[in-house]
Amino acid sequence: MADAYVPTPKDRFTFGLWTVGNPGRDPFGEPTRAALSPAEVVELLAKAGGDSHGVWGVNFHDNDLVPMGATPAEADAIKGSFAAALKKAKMRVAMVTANLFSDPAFKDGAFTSNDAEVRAFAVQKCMRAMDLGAEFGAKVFVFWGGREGVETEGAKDPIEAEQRFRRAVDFLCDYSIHRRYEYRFALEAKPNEPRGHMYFATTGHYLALIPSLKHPDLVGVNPEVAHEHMAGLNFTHAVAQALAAGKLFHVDLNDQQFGRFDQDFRFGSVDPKAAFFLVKLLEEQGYDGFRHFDAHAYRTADRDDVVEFARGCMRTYLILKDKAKRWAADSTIKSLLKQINSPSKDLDRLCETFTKSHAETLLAMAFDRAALAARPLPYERLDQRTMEILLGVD
Ligand code: GCO
Ligand code: MN
Ligand code: MN
Repeated sequence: MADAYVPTPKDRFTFGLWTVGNPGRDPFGEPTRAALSPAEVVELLAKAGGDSHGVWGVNFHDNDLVPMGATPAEADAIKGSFAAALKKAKMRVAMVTANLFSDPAFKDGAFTSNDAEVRAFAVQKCMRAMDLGAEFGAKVFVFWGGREGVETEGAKDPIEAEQRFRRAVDFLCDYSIHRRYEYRFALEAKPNEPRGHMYFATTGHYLALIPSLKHPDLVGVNPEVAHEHMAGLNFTHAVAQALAAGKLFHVDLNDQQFGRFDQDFRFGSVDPKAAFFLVKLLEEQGYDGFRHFDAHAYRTADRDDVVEFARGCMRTYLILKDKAKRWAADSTIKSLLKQINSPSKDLDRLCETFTKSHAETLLAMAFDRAALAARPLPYERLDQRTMEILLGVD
């Protein structure tokens, strides 16, 4: 039987240079894998994507591609071999971002630093990252404020920090317009790590910020599974709110135990049921953006196992997509969905638009609370059937 879970470019799967290229360093130990050049990362992803060229593209931070301090000649050589590897592998660049967290100059943040010179340097670095991404055709620019935050609250005025952040984003939107880059900017939230407390801790915080920006139409969000789970939140709900607002410009897929350090595990590997409802939402809503796996292999993995890791991210997504179709077509699920929904067009009409007469009708209505409370909601059956579909029981 042909394998039904083979990725193709239509799936819009992407990986970052820093994801499969992660050498396995952690705060307690040195790298366990050799560093890969950008061209080697492309080769590894081509292997994971297989004959169907299943990986659409590769994303990068400015310095994943061109290290800080590279001479113009060195930069040209790196860009040349990366471009050649992309062409050979039939891959493209979907998203670019700026590393505003590794260099010690950003020890107290970038856009929200207390030092005006650091803030200016951060904006300049983003402009250059935008120039670099545009050379490779990137159309999405992610802002992840790795150091935008505090350990001690006295360090920064949080309202001023928000204004600094807003001014930087406004400036960079104008720069993109000026250069005709056509970037869409995606803001990525995280509650903590590496800072003790990071500004804009959740996707919801960013959704609230966006309408106050100078170019709200250009700015959306890049929610990440791990980051909402670190905050103990339901990721699918965050994504749903972003989708409903037309703001899901990008998504970072990985997995994460609640209450742990940032783990960046293979997609679906911790909570496959949560991953299932996420994939179901993305697919049923027709999300047409990139599905970016911002994850890395276990520190124990060697290079072959990293390929398995990348394949696994895509394969699990496709398996869950198939499960979502089975779930929707399942006769037990269908009849349960009918049972748990009690629609009434008349009542919706009455409550959706305020008129004096609607208000009077509603005020005069008598509700039978006991009858309402007695209506069955067989959610145990619904969840068990969901589990059986996920576990492959027909
Ligand atoms: C993290 C973040 C990053 C960002 C990346 C792009 O927790 O380290 O998820 O991987 O997504 O820097 O901006
Ligand atoms: Mn992350
Ligand atoms: Mn991320």
